Amino acid sequence: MPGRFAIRRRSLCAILFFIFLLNASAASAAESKMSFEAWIDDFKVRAQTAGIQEQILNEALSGISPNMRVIELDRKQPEGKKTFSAYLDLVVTGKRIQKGRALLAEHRPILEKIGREYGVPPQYIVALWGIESSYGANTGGFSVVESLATLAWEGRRRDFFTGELVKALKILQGNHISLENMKGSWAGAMGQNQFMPSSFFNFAVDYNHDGRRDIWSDKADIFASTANYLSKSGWIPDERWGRSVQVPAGFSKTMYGLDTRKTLGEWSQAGVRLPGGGKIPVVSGMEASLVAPDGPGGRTFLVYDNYRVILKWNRSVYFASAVGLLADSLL
Ligand SMILES: [Ca+2]
Repeated sequence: MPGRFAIRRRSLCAILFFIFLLNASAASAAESKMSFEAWIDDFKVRAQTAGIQEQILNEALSGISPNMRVIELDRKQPEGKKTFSAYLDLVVTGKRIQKGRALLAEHRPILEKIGREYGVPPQYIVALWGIESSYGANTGGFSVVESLATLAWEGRRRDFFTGELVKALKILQGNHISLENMKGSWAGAMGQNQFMPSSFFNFAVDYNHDGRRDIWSDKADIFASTANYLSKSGWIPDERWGRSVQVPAGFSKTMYGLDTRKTLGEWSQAGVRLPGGGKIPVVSGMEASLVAPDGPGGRTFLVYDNYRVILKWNRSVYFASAVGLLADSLL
């Protein structure tokens, strides 16, 4: 029966090959798991040196494993080039404007109080809240500790994420939030204004004086923390972010970009006008740059120093322009 023997031999080969595959995948899983565990062990020593108590380390880090979804999302960055108008359609929607106006009215007393104390008008606080988390509706469902540990272990920006993880554990140690509720984006941005742990320590405020800087659920803490971020980053109280403008046909391309700064008088003289064609208001001494995120011919903004402050929050001109436009539309 040579035929039967051949079949048996083929089956045996297939089985052996299958066993080989199983072993190979088990080995590679064990290897990466080992290296994550080894990394966690190293990290624990480092975190203890930085003042994190053993109990916090054990509670937060025992049993965690790398979150592959986080790595996948990290490798996808930066997202494909979307035009600014497409981005704006997604970020500054009619619904978001409507909701923002309602929330601005609802929280007006506390927003105005905080606005006066920090020198940041309420509409900017609400605009950042709307864009960062849809006014708290979408703060990200990832465990901050797990995300940061995954990104630190994975290694593309190890030092940065290791530092952020130590700070996240300090936040837990300070009882600002429970481990269970410490949720955020896949990259570790936390709460309703999406602060990284380092921003939390630089800017978060316990406005209601309950001993916790609660940027996850306390409105006063959230608003004051946002205002404090802008204020400490150099917000100028009596100035706006910038404004939409139009430029004359054939306007020189060399005039665009944040590196070119001119006084408002110079821009006016160069033919920069309000969208309706009216003259731009000129405040002596104020300098501005011309930004067209989709290039000359697309939407164009004359941006002031406060625009550069928003860029410290997020370096994207798409983001900063959207925050400015949403803030304007809330009034
Ligand atoms: Ca508080």
